[in-house]
Amino acid sequence: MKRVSLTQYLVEEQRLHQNIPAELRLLIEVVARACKTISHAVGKGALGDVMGSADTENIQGEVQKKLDIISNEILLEANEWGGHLAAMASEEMETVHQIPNRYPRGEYMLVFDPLDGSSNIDVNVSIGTIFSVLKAPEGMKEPSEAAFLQPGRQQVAAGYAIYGPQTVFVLTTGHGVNCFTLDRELGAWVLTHRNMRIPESTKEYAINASNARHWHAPVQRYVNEMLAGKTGPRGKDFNTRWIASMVADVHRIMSRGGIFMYPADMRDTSMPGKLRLMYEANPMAFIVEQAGGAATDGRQRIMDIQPHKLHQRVPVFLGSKEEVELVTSYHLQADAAG
Ligand code: P6P
Repeated sequence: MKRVSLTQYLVEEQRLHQNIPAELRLLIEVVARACKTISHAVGKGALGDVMGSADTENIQGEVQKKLDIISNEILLEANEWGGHLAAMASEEMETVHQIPNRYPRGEYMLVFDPLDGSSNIDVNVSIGTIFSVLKAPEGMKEPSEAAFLQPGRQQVAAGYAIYGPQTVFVLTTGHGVNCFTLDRELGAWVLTHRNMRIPESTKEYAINASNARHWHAPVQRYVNEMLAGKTGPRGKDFNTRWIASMVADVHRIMSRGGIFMYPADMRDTSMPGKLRLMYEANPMAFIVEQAGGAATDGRQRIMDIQPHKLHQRVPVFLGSKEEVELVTSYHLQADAAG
């Protein structure tokens, strides 16, 4: 069967939908090329000087792994010179990264988690890169954090790469979701799964069950009903998976359905969950919705949330539409009961 490259796909998508002008195509190709470089660095493992901690902390107060910093640098350097970006932002950097004055600026803004799931690096479990593309506000002079604070529905593209048994690049530009697999011999991204779709129903859920005693009532109710299985209110048995690498859990759901949950809980009411809105929840919500799934914070569509801070966290429920709608309805019922 004729192989379709990422470039061919993007050119043909532009002909079909006129939604991938040259600058956006360059952006996506540059990010995909950077993900190849990250994949190569990740794949070295103990053979390269890439494992373990960097003995530094990021804005989240999390100890950075060497590969967190390496991946962030790869994405910054890959995207600075092209003239397609007005600015970048990253989980690993407190503030917005300005394009150096020696390069022209473009109309797009890129925000990313350069290496998500990095607690899995040292134990050789799949990890990945998540990115989101926004348009710079009209007439923006100096890129600022405020320029990034756009609801997820304004994303023009989003995607992730997984560095696992295969290296894959999953992308949406608003007309469905497509998956490319890295041909490591040629160093080429090859279209391997057109128009990914998430089944509306599922028997598989993903949540860190060690936090169960801290969950709010709607999550307790939803998970306990699944645990009750065939003889319980759901009338069927469920299975569970938790990789503790969002990209890997989401890709499983993109591939065979399921629901992924990282709820807020009673441990810290000031911290609404663990995942960040701008570079984890929003891009994954865009991808999941484009594949026929749903993504809420328990009460509203994630992509309708108006961001207030670049690194703000949000509860996440995403995946098979029926399940996301059910657990969301439990939150709304609890709110209505007061
Ligand atoms: P926990 C990885 O650190 C991450 O941000 C996501 O990729 C993952 O889903 C989650 O945290 C895992 O969290 O509390 O189970 O370690």
